[in-house]
Amino acid sequence: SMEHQPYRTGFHFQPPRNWMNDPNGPMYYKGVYHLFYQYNPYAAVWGNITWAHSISYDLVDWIHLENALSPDDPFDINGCWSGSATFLTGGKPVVLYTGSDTMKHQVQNLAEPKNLSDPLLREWVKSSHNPLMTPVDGIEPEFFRDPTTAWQGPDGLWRVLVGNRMDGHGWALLYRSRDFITWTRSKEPLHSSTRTGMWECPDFYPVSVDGKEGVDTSSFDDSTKHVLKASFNDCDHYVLGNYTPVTDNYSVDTDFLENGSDLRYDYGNFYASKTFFDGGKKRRILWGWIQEADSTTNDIEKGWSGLQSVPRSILLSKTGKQLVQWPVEEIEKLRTGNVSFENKKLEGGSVLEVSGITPSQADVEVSFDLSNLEEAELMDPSWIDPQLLCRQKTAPVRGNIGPFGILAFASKDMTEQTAIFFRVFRSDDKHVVLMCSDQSRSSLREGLKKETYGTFIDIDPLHEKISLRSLIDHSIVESFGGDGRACITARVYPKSAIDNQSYLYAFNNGTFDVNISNLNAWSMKKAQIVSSTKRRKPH
Ligand code: DQQ
Repeated sequence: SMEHQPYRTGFHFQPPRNWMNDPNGPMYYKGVYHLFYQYNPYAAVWGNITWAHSISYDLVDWIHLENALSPDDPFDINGCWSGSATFLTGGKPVVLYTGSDTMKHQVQNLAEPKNLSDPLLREWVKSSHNPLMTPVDGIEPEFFRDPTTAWQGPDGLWRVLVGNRMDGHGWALLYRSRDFITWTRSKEPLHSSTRTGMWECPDFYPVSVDGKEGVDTSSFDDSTKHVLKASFNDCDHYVLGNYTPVTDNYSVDTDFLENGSDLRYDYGNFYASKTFFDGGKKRRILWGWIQEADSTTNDIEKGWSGLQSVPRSILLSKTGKQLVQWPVEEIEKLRTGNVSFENKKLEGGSVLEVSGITPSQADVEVSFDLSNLEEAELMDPSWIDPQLLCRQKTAPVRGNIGPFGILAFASKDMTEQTAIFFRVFRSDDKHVVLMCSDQSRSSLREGLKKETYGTFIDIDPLHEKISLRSLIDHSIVESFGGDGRACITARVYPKSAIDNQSYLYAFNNGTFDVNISNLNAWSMKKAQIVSSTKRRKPH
């Protein structure tokens, strides 16, 4: 029933009720953060897709406003699908979005704010020129969607990418325009891949090679690399490369799924994400849709479906070979009631309760230092799929060095537990660190997806500690390994380990001891996510 809601979150963004999917058009305008999202105003299942709109001054507390775009014109009557915001010259924000038209063909449309002096941008007007881009010249009308934030080249032309499937494969089609109304498709796509199917929700942006700051979408120089993200196979994959704006040549360092490379924003439940440049704090921020892992029947029963990740700031790692992510610092103001300790030995086969906080709504940081690394088991060269390895070696499977980590959403008798942990293996001259999020025992309820996730993570345990931060929030745990080098998000629905029946433990199920060099855990306050009571005057 709607009254008993153990799975609603305390500090993750969600609408009061109904269905939510992709984040759309995030931006920072006149001191206000805007988030739009794919929303069904009528039910907790996908349909009637509308752009809902919420604003925030700190990315933590949110105010829901009126819907920004509704599917009520011929060029979007079957849905206002995903899209992105761009600041035009002079700072005017506009959005490009996909409409599903009267024939269910996908077309790209433009909308702009009615009143630029309203920092809340409450009212949006669709362009009289819509649709701006249509599926012609061999483009399949059902595989043509999700325009990116546009960027401007040195020739003054605007560029935008549109996700596409052609010849069964994934493409980022490139369009150019001088006036943002008339768009011409480039002969060459920005990029494509024969290793994947359709690309949804592409994203393309610069990251600084040496800096600690984010980079605005239209800036490029020798100190940036470009990220191309595409959503396929239920995950958000990215590549890094060098982009030349004059020619629109994009040459990737390593291609999607090439030579075993598998760079993802998140190795768990995280999809259709989008970044934006926050000109206030000079950072690039990532939002992602976290779907339910329960049945549709239960989604309807509880009256809602879908979360957004905690906004994450995103940078290039020092190695230049991957991105690193970290929850925006503002989220830390929800921290309260801290417990912490240092230098605690966790013997092989032991658990340690972390008490004194609210374990179902918490922020936990822990770092481990390891001796006995020469005792690590040998890495088998056939272990090329880290997720499969995590599925086979779940938390109860003992190793030498690991599994060690935390048990979130644990019942007192531990029959329910979500284990986020590491294992260390040895291969020739180096160590391999595996990070897993094991949901297989997360609930005694049947009928849930209890997928286990995993990834290898670029940590050298000889020279650094292995750190983990997990944001735990009633039915979601977002985990950041190695200071954000690997992220895994999971949805869980414990039957008994809810509210004050939920416990948190550190654990070591390896044979050898590990040392907790530092543990810090906080209860998290509830974010204030409220609906605007102001009603728009009827026309
Ligand atoms: N969701 C939108 C599409 C997009 C998909 C429709 C990705 O525009 O491709 O709700 O989740």
